[in-house]
Amino acid sequence: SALFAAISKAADQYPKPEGVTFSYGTAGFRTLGSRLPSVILRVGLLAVLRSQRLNGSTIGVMVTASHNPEPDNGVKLVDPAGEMLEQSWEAHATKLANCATTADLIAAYESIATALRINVNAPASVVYARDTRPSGPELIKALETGLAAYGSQIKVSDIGITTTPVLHYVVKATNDKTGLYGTPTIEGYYVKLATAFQTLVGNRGPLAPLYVDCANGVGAIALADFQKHIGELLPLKAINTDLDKAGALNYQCGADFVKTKQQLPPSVAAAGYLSAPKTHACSFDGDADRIVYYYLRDGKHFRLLDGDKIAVLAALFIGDLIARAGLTDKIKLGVVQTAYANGSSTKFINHRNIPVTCTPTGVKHLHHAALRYDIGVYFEANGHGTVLFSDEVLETLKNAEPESPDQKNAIKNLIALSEVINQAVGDALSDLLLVEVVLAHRGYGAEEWDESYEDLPNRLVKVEVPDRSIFLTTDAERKLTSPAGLQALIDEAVSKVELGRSFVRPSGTEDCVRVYAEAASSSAAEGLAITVSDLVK
Ligand code: NG1
Ligand code: ZN
Repeated sequence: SALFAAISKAADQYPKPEGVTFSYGTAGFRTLGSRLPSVILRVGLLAVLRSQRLNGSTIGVMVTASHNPEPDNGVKLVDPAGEMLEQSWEAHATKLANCATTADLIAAYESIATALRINVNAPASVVYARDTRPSGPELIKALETGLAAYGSQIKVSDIGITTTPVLHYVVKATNDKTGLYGTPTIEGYYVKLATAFQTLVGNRGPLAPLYVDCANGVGAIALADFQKHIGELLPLKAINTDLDKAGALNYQCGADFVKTKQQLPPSVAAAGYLSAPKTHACSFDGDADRIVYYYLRDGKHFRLLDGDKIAVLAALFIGDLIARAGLTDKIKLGVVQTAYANGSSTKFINHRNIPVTCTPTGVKHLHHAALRYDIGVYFEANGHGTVLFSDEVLETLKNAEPESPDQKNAIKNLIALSEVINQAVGDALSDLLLVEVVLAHRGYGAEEWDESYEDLPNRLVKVEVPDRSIFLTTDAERKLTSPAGLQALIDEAVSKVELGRSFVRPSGTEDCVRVYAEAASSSAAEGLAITVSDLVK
């Protein structure tokens, strides 16, 4: 057909590199940017099929490698409601990416279409964006070359350089036929967040200035643009905003650096921003979908306020609002974590009578579990997370008949929270606004927030093994079922350690096995991590 001839011509310009096998993993395809042009073109073709399968709903394509080093790049697809690509389609993506020749590619494309009963001539709609990586323009060119093969049959929209959560927002808003979610543009996103934030801050502003480490990535652009929408209500002091300096992206800065190294980015330390009393700061990752906070206790000691601390802050605040709104019986609030959540955080939330679910690693698992609550707070310890409000809860809030000004206020604030918090995906900017709102309402600084509970000392270790695929887990990755006998040995090691907890799982993004250990003391956590790592090797 004419369509397949056009697709072939486009694909011929971007042959698959030899000797590489691509895999659509937890975070889409991710590798050196220079290896990716053929993959990106093919992901564009799959986006068209996905859109056709879903009656022409808009599908998103995001070109980013998040917190990875600058030479890396990646691509992932966004489903119509703004969530990650449905898992069963990951195999189709992997299949297309690995076809050795254009002829193979066309055959694979046709077989997917046939198997899923997709009319390849139906209309489709695709929206795409990229982060600031130097390989981005070349990859976008490959994407556009593939999409151009369809001519006017499909609708294509380029929203340019922006954050991952903005693209998710635009996809969700585009597909929302009620038009209530927001205007489906980058500008629409800022307006929605700013309006809700102003409502929530009320007359508590202006808030204290906040230092934001942008990881020398696209968050710097979002922050500067957003500032224009809120003026001096919250002065955002952006640091690490160098988008032009080669190699600067995520280097010695950003959320991943701070969480992994448990220290200030050297740039933040050198500038001394945090020496002033009552100041705190936060770090975004390279595509601004993750955030962690920190401050210096007594002006000296680094204290991390990670995803677990954000989850606790948010859950308690929302729980209080539900109670004040008189809706405790009607709204079921819950928290979703992974096994990496610090044991102290889980215990603390349980003591407050808020249910906690543990899921396997990966945002899609957390997101899914959060949907089972009326209001589901989900965060990975590394700072990726959000709070989901069910449609029913939004209805309940909108129809509630408050019996006092205090109830009315609480209801208004809950509705505004559902608007300030990204309902599609973890979002550094939106989570930042959530945290600042809660701190303002509580009259807290970072120190008071930090006092909620004390993290158990912990270690996270990477262990290289010949074949990580032999490690199989159960119970939300907290127990191994294979290799046979290993879990019993881990259990025995853990039983000897006060407040000990340890688990082993294969990484979904790197070729290694991760060992996590926590215990009552730092040396005991270290010892347990070493013992379990030795068992794994
Ligand atoms: P893996 O490599 O599967 O452990 C890592 C993070 C996840 C998640 C994904 C996606 C840890 C221990 N793991 O997964 O939380 O963020 O990357 O980027 O932080
Ligand atoms: Zn990211």
